[in-house]
Amino acid sequence: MLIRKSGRLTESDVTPVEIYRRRREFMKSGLMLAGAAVGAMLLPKHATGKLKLDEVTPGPFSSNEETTPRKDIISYNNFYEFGVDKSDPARHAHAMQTDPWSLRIQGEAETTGTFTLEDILKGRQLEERIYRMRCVEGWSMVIPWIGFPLADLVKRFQPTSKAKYLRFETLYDPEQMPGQRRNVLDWPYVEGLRMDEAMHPLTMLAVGLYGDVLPNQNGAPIRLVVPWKYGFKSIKSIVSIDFTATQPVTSWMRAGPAEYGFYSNVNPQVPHPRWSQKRERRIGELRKRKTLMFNGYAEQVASLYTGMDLVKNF
Ligand SMILES: Nc1nc2c(c(=O)[nH]1)N[C@H]1C(S)=C(S)[C@@H](COP(=O)(O)O)O[C@H]1N2
Ligand SMILES: [Mo]
Repeated sequence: MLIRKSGRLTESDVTPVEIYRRRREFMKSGLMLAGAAVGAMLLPKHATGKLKLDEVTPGPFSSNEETTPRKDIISYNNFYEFGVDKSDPARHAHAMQTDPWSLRIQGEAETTGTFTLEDILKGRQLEERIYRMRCVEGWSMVIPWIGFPLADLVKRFQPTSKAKYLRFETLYDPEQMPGQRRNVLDWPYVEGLRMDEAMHPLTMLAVGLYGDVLPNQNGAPIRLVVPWKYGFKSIKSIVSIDFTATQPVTSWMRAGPAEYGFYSNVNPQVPHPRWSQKRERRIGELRKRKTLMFNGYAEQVASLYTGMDLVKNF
């Protein structure tokens, strides 16, 4: 049996991947444990720090596909603030100070101001959700995130009727982020969502993965996760959320308007101007998979775009 006397596995007992496989076997066999027990079981012993991740419950929408090994999720990254190579973020992001951290909430909302991360997280039930992520460059992963619905945060700040979009910014600090000393993108990194996309129950703010706080290279201490869009929409290390009346111009739209549109929904029918989007390489697999419309989340999100030309609105 898996659960020890302490009711808790430590990292030396099993690898995270094994924990996840076994947890899924539990669930399949109908031996559903209480949420808290499942959460505790997932926690490796190094889950320390200010963030309290010890009451994580299994959330909705989780994929039952095999999760990508943790070592790949934390070593093969895009985080241009630390360099453009996939190995740069794991090498350089540890220098980023993530505590204390605060978020600026501004624009068209009843409540605005600067809030500490602790305040943003206070009283929130954290959930684990296993989501597919499809990068625009053609690879994909399956990642067990820990976080909460972005909709919960939006509701707290009460956007006004003028608020139609959300605009997010990443930290700008070339001292800590050496990649920002080069003009590969227009810094700070900016992303945006339409209000209904932000309120969609799939959209989450993540503060952890694989049972632990987010590693810096994955966007600590808080990042967006929008699983039906290309990975670049999921902005990391967020310091500002702005409720706006007009559609934000994102860093990628500015860098290449012909290549990156505002929506960036995963769509195998719309090629990137320089490559097809029909297939993807799941990290760890040899044979390519077919890319699915909305990254396989069509049932949940297709209705957000009824009547829209998704070739024009790429
Ligand atoms: N601030 C910031 N956020 C970012 C990026 C970035 O360069 N800077 N890269 C994006 C891209 S292209 C992808 S594919 C995902 C990668 O997330 P991961 O490294 O956690 O897998 O982060 C996205 N968020
Ligand atoms: Mo990406």
